[in-house]
Amino acid sequence: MTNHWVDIKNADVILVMGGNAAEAHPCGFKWVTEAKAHNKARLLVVDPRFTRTASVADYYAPIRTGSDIVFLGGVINYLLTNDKIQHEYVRNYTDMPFIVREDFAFEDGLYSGYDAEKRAYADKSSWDYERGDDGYVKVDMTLQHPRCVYNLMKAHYARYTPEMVEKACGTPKEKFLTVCEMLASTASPDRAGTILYALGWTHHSIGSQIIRTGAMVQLLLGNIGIAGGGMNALRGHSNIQGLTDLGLMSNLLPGYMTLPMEGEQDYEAYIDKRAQKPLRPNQLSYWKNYRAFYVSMMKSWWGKAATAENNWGYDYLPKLDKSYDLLQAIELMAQGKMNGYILQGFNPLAAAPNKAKVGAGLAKLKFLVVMDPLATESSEFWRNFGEHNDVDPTKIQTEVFRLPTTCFAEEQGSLTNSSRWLQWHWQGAEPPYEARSDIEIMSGLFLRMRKAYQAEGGKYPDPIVNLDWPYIEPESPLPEELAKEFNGRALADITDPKDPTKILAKKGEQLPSFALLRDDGTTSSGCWIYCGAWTQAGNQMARRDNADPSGLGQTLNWSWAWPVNRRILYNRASAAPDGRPFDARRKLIGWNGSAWSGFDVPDYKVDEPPENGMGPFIMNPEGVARFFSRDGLNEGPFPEHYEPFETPIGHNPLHPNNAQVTSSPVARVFADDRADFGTAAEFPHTATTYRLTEHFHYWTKHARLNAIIQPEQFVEIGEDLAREVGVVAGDRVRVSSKRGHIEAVALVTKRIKPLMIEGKKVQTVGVPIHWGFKGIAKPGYIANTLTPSVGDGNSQTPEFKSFLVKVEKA
Ligand SMILES: Nc1nc2c(c(=O)[nH]1)N[C@H]1C(S)=C(S)[C@@H](COP(=O)(O)OP(=O)(O)OC[C@H]3O[C@@H](n4cnc5c(=O)[nH]c(N)nc54)[C@H](O)[C@@H]3O)O[C@H]1N2
Ligand SMILES: Nc1nc2c(c(=O)[nH]1)N[C@H]1C(S)=C(S)[C@@H](COP(=O)(O)OP(=O)(O)OC[C@H]3O[C@@H](n4cnc5c(=O)[nH]c(N)nc54)[C@H](O)[C@@H]3O)O[C@H]1N2
Ligand SMILES: [Mo]
Repeated sequence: MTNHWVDIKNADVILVMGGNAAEAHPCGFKWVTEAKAHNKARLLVVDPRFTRTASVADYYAPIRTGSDIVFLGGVINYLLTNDKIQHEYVRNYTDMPFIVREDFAFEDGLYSGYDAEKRAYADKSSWDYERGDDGYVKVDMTLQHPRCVYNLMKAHYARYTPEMVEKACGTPKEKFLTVCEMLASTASPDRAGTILYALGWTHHSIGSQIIRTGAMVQLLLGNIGIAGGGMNALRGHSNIQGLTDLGLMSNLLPGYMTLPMEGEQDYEAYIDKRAQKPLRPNQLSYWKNYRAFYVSMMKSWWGKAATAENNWGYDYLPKLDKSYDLLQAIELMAQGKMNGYILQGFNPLAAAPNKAKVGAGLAKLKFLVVMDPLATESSEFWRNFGEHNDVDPTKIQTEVFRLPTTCFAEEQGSLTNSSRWLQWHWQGAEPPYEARSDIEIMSGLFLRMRKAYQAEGGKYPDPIVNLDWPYIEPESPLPEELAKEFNGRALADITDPKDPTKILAKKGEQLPSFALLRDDGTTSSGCWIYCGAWTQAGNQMARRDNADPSGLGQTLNWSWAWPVNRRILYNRASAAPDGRPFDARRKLIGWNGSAWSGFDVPDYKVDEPPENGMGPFIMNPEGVARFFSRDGLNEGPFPEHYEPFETPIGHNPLHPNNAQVTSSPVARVFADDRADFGTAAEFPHTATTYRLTEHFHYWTKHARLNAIIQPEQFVEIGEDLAREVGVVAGDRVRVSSKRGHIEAVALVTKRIKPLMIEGKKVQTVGVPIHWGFKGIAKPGYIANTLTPSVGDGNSQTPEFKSFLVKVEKA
């Protein structure tokens, strides 16, 4: 989230699109209710299904799965053509006046630089701004230049008309326009609108671009950086925010630093590429501090072994030849190129797409380690469960080791929620039987591996044998020790660069903020954005003072938020260029003549006078927010609609004559998966998968109460489709895709209606995801038997939300 849960109460308009907050985030959803009750907020829901969120909305509009870019591109077009934008904001705080290179082009669905063989934009050099003689980017503040971002963007989205929205999304034109009007009402500086989204946007082959299009809408409306605004990703597992913060994605390092690629053997070049210089005069470009964050992290990992001479251990870091995301891992297994796999709290046989491929891949491993409190489908993938898992164990070579772990309530530690708040929690129960914590198991594995490397050497033992392991009890580091480590400490006295006699932190002290991190090896910090969470004053994550002087829910003494306890990112943008808050009633910060102050930690240099013209988006080298993503996403600088890989209409309504761009030209597809895609001729119905309030993924089917209230797999189909296929409520149906079939109870509902797409009737089938063959709920099929193995071209997230099936009476 750019903002936070409580802040939702400050919104005037709330758009829930690509998520179902009332069911998947029922506690957080109370802030929507607060906004409605106390702020007369209007709630808009755009979803293929009439959900429980929709049931309390002021306005609901249906949409075909996977067509959100057409809808949101249509909103952009509406806002630009009807001049419903926050002018002062857009002109000063975005790249609209920036001039783009002359050789940048977009034609029939493709940007300049595409290489069809590689299925990638091999040459992105034209996706850039034009530079002046002074080296800075050229701008035209009058927005007249034909190649300024404003004019390019206007031309790009002119094709996204209300008629196109109706044709491609199936959303009736009047409904679409009503949503546009309600959103447009927040273009004025005294109105705020927020967008809440989740997996209904991410689970697509174009998911990242859908989210970017939403962010562009918010920028046009001046809704980023203000109370009651923002782009708010409602995250999934209770600590999934913490997972990405700490760099557990295969390409990440902690704090959103990135692992080097194979071609980046040179340390200085690695840093240079990431520590970008400002593109405009007087801008900050905060990532210029990358070196300090990197060096401090390496000191925290390798201690004395990380030195200036060895580039702080740069050679210890793996250099990636490719992304090692989930789809990649399964592909490598399926090809027999993976020996072993560790599942730590992960059940891919149930959770990953195309169960048949996952099962075949697991069967080719030599060993599989499962760290989990429960017996999962994945830990028993090798057993025959009849029609639900029809395998022959004698043909499976994989040796499976199960290491029972504790569950979160059986240990203490911190969880980072969607608001970026790190909240400390305390142990609530003793672990059962021989269960051990994840920390203890991982430490045990590490210490044994280190011993083996120490004894036997091996090809390159240095990264393992040199790892710093300073814990009181090496077999079981304490959560407190780890938390202090990711915060970081001074390894020497840290002085003020402006006044070397002034000591900011004494050697050995916990650091108060990443502003003190140094690139000379005198500081350590395991995760720079978490620096400030455990300071000399103690554990900031355990704070529980909910005093709120702002009345806006800015409880700065409740837990601790990254970065530096800032609650609303980009909050400098809540004030006009001259430093006065755009909306006095919702003041976050303002310029008081000598400093920025107010109800949040300024996302800005505290003593930077407004007249210096520093932009509010200090993490971008532009200093402003980007409509034109020059080095961002792989599909191109402006989001364009591409169809799901299994499309019910078979072509891209925006480019009907170019089959190359029917679906995303850069999505994650492996050659051998192409044969597993079905067509509408064979599989005429569009399916989407989702969760229910009554279950949490695949574990609550092990709990009796949950198993009683949602005992078995069902699928939701509309009355119209039910009539078409001759099914009544309660019948058993067979749902098949190119990958396999499941059987389920039919739930016939008014909540899903057929949509007319380019004159063709498209039926949506809803498939909840929660069942399988382990646990005490009724044994059943795994929903992911049906889903295709294809992913987003940036995040590689699978396309779980839009694929083709056929529904028949069983
Ligand atoms: N009770 C419960 N709560 C949970 C979870 C759980 O298992 N159980 N899981 C947690 C996790 S890990 C996550 S990631 C979150 C997920 O949170 P959500 O994303 O809110 O949950 P989903 O149910 O996957 O899907 C959301 C909605 O997207 C809609 N949708 C599908 N396709 C599209 C589309 O193309 N466009 C639009 N606009 N909408 C579409 C679906 O109809 C559905 O209503 O929930 C978390 N909360
Ligand atoms: N078709 C389809 N597929 C989907 C989705 C969808 O919407 N549609 N949603 C996707 C999403 S968003 C998600 S997040 C995934 C979820 O997929 P998973 O993360 O694989 O599912 P969970 O059942 O939440 O479980 C993980 C396991 O963690 C274990 N566990 C709990 N606490 C601990 C602990 O402290 N330590 C350890 N080691 N283990 C623990 C649980 O017992 C459980 O078996 O599914 C994805 N798959
Ligand atoms: Mo999730």
